[in-house]
Amino acid sequence: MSRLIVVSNRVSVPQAMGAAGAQGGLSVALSAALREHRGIWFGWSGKETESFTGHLDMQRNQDVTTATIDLEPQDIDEYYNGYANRTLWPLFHYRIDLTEYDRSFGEGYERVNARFADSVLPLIEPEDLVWVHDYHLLPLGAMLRDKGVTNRMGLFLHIPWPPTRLFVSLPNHEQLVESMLQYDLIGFQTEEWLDSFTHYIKKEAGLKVDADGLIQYGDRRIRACAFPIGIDYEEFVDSAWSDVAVEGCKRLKESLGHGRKMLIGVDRLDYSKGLGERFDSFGRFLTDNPEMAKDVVLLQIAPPSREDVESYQLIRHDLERKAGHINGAHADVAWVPIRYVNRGYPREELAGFYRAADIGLVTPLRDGMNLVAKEYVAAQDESDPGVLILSRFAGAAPQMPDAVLVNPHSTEEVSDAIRLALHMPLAERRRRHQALLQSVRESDVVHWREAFVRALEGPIAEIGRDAA
Ligand code: ADQ
Repeated sequence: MSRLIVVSNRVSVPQAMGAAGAQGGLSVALSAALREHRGIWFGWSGKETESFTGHLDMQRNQDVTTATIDLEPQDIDEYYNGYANRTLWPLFHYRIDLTEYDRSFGEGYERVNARFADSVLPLIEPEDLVWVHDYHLLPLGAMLRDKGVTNRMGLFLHIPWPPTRLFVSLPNHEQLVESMLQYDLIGFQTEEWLDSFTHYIKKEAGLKVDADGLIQYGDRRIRACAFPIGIDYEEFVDSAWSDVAVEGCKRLKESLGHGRKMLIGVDRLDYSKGLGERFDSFGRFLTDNPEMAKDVVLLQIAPPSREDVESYQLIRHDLERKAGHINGAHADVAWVPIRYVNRGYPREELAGFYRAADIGLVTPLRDGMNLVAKEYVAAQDESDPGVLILSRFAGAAPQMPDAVLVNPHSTEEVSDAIRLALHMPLAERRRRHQALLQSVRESDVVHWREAFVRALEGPIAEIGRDAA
């Protein structure tokens, strides 16, 4: 079996996994992939250094070697807070209104990708497969090719790929996509994001995509495919029935008071997750259903993220204001409708909280996949499961048609869905849950990793490599 060199912006040392706090979906998924694969995980340590040295901090934990570099403050500013999180993230989540185009961001992005390429190069052996992750590192493959790397290289994008008409607003979009065509395999979360990419390739780049889905770029053939990511199902179910989870579930249920139902939302505090719209919808539900209002509580867990970026500070203020407003309008002495908590929880405790909730409210405005929806399903008690309300605009939606699918922009629709879910008979809850559980179990992270690595090793990727 070939060794795997995984490259991502941040690296999580595997032993710390059990105590995951507000860990992003990417690191949760990769930890599971690396637990079984020999190889090296390379990326930024998350630490700052006064001036870049390229020093590699190598560690070995549970058969996984991690190698990290520190970055300069200017790198973090321009590459991470700048191009990645002020330019690409909003644009790829269709938020052109929040997208900032600043030449220094683009320069920082190029510089850091070049630093990644220089630093990871000595770690790559001839037979290794190189698997690069996400929007932080789109040009890395091309930079490695320039340094003579002929290995098979794949890219997996964890976030959506935007429609062509939005994407072309990015200065230098042509060069960015051209650099991506140095990978042999490009993976997307869903057919929808893949279609958007293929549309750009045909209509803007003027390239041919053959009947097998291979992009023809000069002598190269590049495979672009959808590989929907999943959760580590076995691990999550174990967590969900651990003592910590059972205790967390019990404690939360007791805190609600007799007969009261709970809705749960768990998200990084990010504008793509639709938290403001979710609060508005819940407020609408309370107003439209006064007879039920005092019997429900929304628990929203949202640890802050990317706090150096202004749009994240603004959304935080906006949500505090909304929660305060709704609570002020509806609460009474013994009941507050929204419990809004800005911190992360260990996975086991979180799994218990999911099970305590009668409704999982997962309503992103746009999301590459969304693992919270899958975790909510996996944590339920099969004999008395809760109902998943899921945004149509989450990448998970096509795989989860038995959720109550909603348009998160419509407060009426979400409010109606909450009412429907609260009244849903047990038999229907069970039927929907069984169907969802089957999809979460079958499309888990192991399946995802194997499918991607198989495609990267397979004959299609070979065509790309031979032509490189
Ligand atoms: P994220 O945008 O981070 O990931 P998501 O897929 O929902 O979104 O993953 C979030 C993860 O963080 C989940 O595993 C969740 O349990 C955990 N988490 C969130 N809040 C937490 C809290 N308060 N305490 C503890 N854990 C918490 C990106 C893309 C997604 C894509 C993933 C994986 O934006 O669309 O699904 O990568 O590819």
